[in-house]
Amino acid sequence: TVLEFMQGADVEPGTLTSSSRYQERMTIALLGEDPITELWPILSTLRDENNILLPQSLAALQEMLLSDERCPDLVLLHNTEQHANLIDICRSTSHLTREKQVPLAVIGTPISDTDEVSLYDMGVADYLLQQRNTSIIQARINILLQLKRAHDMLARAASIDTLTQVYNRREFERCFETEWRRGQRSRQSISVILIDIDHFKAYNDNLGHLNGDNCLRQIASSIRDSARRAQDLVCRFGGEEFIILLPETDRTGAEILAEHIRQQIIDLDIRHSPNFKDQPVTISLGVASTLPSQKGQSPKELIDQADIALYKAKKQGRNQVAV
Ligand code: GH3
Ligand code: MG
Ligand code: MG
Ligand code: MG
Repeated sequence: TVLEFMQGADVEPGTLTSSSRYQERMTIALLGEDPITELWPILSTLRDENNILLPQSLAALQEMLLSDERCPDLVLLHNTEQHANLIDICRSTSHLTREKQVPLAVIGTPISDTDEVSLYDMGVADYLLQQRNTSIIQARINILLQLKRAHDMLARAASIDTLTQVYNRREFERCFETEWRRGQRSRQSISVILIDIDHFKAYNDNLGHLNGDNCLRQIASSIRDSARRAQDLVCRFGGEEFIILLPETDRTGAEILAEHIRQQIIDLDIRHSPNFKDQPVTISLGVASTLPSQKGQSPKELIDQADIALYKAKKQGRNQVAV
């Protein structure tokens, strides 16, 4: 369980809350024995500008770090008397904070230089002495939060395709790996839909590249509107190809979505070049589905299958979904 500690709220131990209500505020997860009593001055200042979550155990903290929605922006470990324990707790936390790119800091009473260096070696960003002036502690925590903000902004910019504003191929590959591993654990299906615009070379040749770019944007935005679940990932895979990653989705579900997207693109009614008479711009879609937990399955093979299905859709006349 996680306790939410915020401005104006009654603190009720054991209350489960959601932090997603406060999007602009940063979220600090603080793990300690009795942090509310021990760290009252610093907590009461920090909560003006941040959400403070108090995981009730190391396991609860780790669960928060693993979740996408509840992952904090900073982890603070409160070091109580058992210093031997601290190194262990940091070790088991730091591999997760590093993976999720969340800064980790410790606040507590003085420790030996050797111990402090060990903590930094593990990736701890700062050791804050709790008896120091509250405004110094707060300033140092603010620096960590600012760095985290800058990191998130850069990471976001690096994951988006600038032309279409959907995710780029690098982000697809990163998420595909993560979702594949999640699928291996959960034994659920994973699906992909590979999408290619029909006769797009002719569109460009007849109407020009700028119109071509606009067409790409419209199609990307329509696909994104169709794949609405939070875990669905719409990406630009290459020139005029898109791919949708669908975790926890079986073949039937993916086919239904693919067919819906195909229809939505027709409904956009984007005028093609004159050679295409009254036919609007259309897309072809290849669907592939698998169980990552099953032996012999690989991410690469799933993409190959989608590619083969897409080729089939093209060969059978375009403007259709193939499996
Ligand atoms: P098919 O139905 O078989 O897919 O035919 P096609 O003409 O769409 O396929 P082809 O692969 O021959 O052409 C793809 C075209 O997509 C070629 C290229 O000019 C265009 N294209 C790729 N990336 C972009 C882009 O970023 N902007 C614009 N405007 N056009 C692009
Ligand atoms: Mg193509
Ligand atoms: Mg082609
Ligand atoms: Mg094409």
